[in-house]
Amino acid sequence: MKIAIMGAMPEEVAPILEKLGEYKTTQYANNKYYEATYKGVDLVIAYSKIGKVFSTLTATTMIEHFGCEKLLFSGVAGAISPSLKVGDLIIATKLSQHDLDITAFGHPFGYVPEGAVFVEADKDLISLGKKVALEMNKVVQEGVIATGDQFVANEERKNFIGSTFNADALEMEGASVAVVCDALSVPFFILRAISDAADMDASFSFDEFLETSAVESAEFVMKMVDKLVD
Ligand code: 4EH
Repeated sequence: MKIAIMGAMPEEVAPILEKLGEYKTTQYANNKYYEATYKGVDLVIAYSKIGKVFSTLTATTMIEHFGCEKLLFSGVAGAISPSLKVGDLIIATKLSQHDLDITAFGHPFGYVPEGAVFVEADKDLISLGKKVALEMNKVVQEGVIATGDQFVANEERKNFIGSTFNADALEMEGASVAVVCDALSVPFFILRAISDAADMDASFSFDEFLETSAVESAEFVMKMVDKLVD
């Protein structure tokens, strides 16, 4: 089995690479891909760069070029749900693009013809995630994640996204990765640790907690890999 582990920023994959120690670096499509064997399975690790376009390219490359059969995303997110605090983990049940807007033609936010407002994550990987949470004695919430090409740092936009998509957290890559994996029939799992509350203090909170929250998420995802291996 070959598993893709992706993040958007270097900080999001650094803790994973650290854990592996040895890996081979390949340059492809203006990005670096790190290949390793871990407990007998092949891993391909990469950070895509920020946003929906780069994450689409990276997810597609990991599947179509490197032949990954499952994809795990690890990273940080802004909280919408008041129950999510900095450092908390959220597993995406389904994802939507909050900035996809052809409502002028009577369509709902997040929808384009022949697409869908939400893409659901793989149920088996979510179950496995819940198992890992139990074993690690961690409270992990499940919820809706909304994705868009903007760093949200205001209450009004955050509330719009929360009420329109019933979203619990927001970020900039999950839904695009979901669209790719869904289209190519690759089971995927999106995990995020909260770095901020997408409010007026978001950029400061983000800078302060990016690293620690990224480690929280990465450690959890590596436990998932451990489970997938045995
Ligand atoms: O990859 C982008 C990063 C922020 S942009 C999306 N990631 C972090 C998740 C995230 C997020 N997304 C939208 C955490 N909080 C978010 C929020 N809104 N409030 C970035 C950050 N630092 C340097 C460069 N770009």
